[in-house]
Amino acid sequence: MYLRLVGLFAVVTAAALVGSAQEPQPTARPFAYKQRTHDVPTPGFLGGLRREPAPHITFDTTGVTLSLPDVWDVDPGTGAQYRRGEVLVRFRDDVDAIGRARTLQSVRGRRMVRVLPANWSLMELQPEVSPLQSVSVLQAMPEVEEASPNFRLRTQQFRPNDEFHHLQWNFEAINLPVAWQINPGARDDVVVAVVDTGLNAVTDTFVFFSPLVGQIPVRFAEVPDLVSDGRIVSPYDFVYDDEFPVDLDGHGTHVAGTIAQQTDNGIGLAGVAFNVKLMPLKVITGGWDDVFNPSHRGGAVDVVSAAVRHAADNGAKVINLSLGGLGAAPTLRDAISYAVSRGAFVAIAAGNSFEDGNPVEYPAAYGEQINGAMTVGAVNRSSRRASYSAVHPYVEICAPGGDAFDFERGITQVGYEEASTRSLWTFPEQALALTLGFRPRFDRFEPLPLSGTSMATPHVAGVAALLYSQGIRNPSAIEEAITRFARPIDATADQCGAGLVDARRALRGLGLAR
Ligand SMILES: [Ca+2]
Ligand SMILES: [Ca+2]
Repeated sequence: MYLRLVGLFAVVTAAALVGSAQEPQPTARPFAYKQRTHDVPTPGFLGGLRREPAPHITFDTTGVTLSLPDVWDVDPGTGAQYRRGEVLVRFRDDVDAIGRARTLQSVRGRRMVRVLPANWSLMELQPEVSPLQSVSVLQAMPEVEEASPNFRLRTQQFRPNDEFHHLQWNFEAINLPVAWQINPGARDDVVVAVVDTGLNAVTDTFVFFSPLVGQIPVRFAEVPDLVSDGRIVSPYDFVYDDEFPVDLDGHGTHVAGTIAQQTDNGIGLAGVAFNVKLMPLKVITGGWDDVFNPSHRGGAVDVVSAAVRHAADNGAKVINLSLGGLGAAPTLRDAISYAVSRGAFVAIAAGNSFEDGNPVEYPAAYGEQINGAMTVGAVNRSSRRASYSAVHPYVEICAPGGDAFDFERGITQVGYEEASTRSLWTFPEQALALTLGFRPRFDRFEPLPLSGTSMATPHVAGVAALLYSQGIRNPSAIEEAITRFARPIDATADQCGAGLVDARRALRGLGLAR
């Protein structure tokens, strides 16, 4: 499914270059360099928007072995890389060419590659000589002021190694990788409540007693790359009234992934505030919930309100509400105000119905009235308002929500494998499938691209967690920081409020302000 690019690197074997001890030699570069050719160029081509997917390309790498020039060694003590066969030496001011040659000889140096400013020289050693040992010898010599291996420096940008992180254009869009340099992934004492369709925090089979189809055993698994020991705080299922808010839809899992997917662990995807603890609170149902428990109260305002209060009362400092409806919900408004008064910042989805008449939705409409709760619209990959994203005066900020269910333009996080859950089937199809023997299972996951203001909202929740970890504890101060340091984009205030949330500007701006 994924195009794997196989980089082909020329293997370069530098010819042995032996020069005199005193004279720096120009560096010979037989292959590995870049040269302008002054060839006659053809003009650049600017095409339109391609509507067809790029052709799938595969490389047959059978029998291909690639090796890179082996030019770095590792200091086993520190893990630092240094250039193989090289040391940097600073001579004392009064050391002449003869003294330098003697120094070179005493550590079995091959030659002085280059004289550098401030009395430094780059020395090349015989291949079998260890730079670390040579440095010790050199430092003890009277001619030498200082010596060190030629260590390797890298950019300080945090680049997570998660396998599918390259799909997460949305994190670049909010300047998250740079923000991670200021605060990498928030503190693990910050609890973020995800009031949604649930999140599997246990690996187990649950039996549902369905009035439609009888007893149904259903397998669930702890979500890989997201749930781990000690990660989950005060989970609750407000639909089934127990402590196992298993997700029979996938929406809550995906939203939680944007906030807190385990990051830089080599697998899956990354999350905005990847160190936080999660409080999954199930209040919304998926289609399978409707089959298993047709009389459930999932989604009712009283249920959602109870969950928001539960979050605030159990220590959540950020609450994510990727949900909404058409009816005014003052009970929920009061619950959100209560949560803010208890020190929790609340992120609320603006709604996806712009193209369906752009109705006022709730609790989105309350975000504007509550300082410390923010209503979040969605932008696409071009940082323009996504076509579905609601346009109202109460939209306070935008974040990436994507505008297609593909890896290019959607928001990709961990989701269920559709073939296992069949969550896209409708109610009668799901019920019929059960009678024919199909059993949905919620223990198989894959990267899943989704779109919506539901996907935008957890970006703001995650940034709020980063700000909280920086010491901005007051929800209204978090709202102020997100608003003040939003990036202006080509959108009206009704479309995106203050603009596009910008993690780096918000975190750095606060640092400068202090
Ligand atoms: Ca990961
Ligand atoms: Ca607000």
